[in-house]
Amino acid sequence: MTVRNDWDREEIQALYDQPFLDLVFEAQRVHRENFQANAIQVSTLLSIKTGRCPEDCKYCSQSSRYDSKLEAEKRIAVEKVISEAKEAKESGSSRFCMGAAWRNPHERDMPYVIEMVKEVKSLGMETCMTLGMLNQSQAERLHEAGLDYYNHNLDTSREYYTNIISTRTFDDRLDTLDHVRNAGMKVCSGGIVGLGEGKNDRIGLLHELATLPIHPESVPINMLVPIEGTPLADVEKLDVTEWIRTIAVARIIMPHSYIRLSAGRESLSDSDQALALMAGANSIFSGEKLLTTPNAGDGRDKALFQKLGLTPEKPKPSVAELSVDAMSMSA
Ligand code: SAM
Ligand code: DTB
Ligand code: SF4
Repeated sequence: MTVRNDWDREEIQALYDQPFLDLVFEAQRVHRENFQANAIQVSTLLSIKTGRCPEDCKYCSQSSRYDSKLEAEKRIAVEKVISEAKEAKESGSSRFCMGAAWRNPHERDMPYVIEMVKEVKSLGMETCMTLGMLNQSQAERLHEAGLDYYNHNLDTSREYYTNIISTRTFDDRLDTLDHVRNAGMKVCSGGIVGLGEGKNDRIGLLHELATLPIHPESVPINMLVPIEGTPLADVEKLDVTEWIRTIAVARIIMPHSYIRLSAGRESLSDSDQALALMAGANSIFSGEKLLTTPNAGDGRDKALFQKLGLTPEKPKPSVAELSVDAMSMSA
């Protein structure tokens, strides 16, 4: 299947507006052409620095502008990050994603995050970070340290964006994605639905992502987790079929990308999640917590995988495991 970067908005809208079952059927067809039907990629998230963020993203528990009652935490120790990563690997995660509530990493933070990337990578896990905006040199140094993916979301359409964030522009976000791509890392970029946006904004977000020069390898589609104290705390809940339509269209227009069910899964029934997987999603965040909010949890996910016959993609062996294997082969 050819991957297109020249989608126009009308084509995306026509896909989005199809009868729901036609859309889900088409998305599942595209999914099966490009991925193993019953495999799922599992990532685990860890907040390495929590709260007191200077940015004003209206959905976020970590912005210092809102009284979300979140307990802030300074940078956590690298040893703690490694032990959390080991635990995530043992419970079946293949990727470990480390997030910091920063506008961007300062130079003084770079040795800290670089050490962390090297250590997590040596466990045989794929590494991902989300630290805010990056300049070209920071992106290159993270890549050299072994960072596989960088997550930086476009969040919503260009037109709706200024209703949600005023402290960095949509173009700032595109610049960071350019730096990540130029440095040779894989891009993880998606957005949030349920911010009070219209259908045209969901289509606009999908259009921006699918017309990037190279599609993001990973596309998280978050559903707003309303946070008390933030300006979006009381926004009207979006019908779950709109989230599933967004996922299905993402699958069709970015056929080689992993589409991730991200924030918002905790409040969904197993059958809604199964429908989202049927619509072509093939990746999730596992674990009891996302960054600051509760997640579906390992127990519930394992039960869901079993019920649906899904197999998590395997983490790679660690450097230590490989050398034990090599020793036993030569013995
Ligand atoms: N501070 C970094 C940044 O914003 O670039 C990284 C972490 S930030 C929490 C990563 C993404 O999580 C946001 O871009 C947004 O899409 C998503 N997110 C944050 N809070 C959310 C919420 N309450 N509900 C759903 N998604 C959320
Ligand atoms: C993404 O798109 N979703 C994740 C990850 N990238 C970093 C974060 C979701 C955060 C949900 C709210 C919270 O737990 O604070
Ligand atoms: Fe800060 Fe990221 Fe939250 Fe925005 S989404 S307030 S940048 S932590």
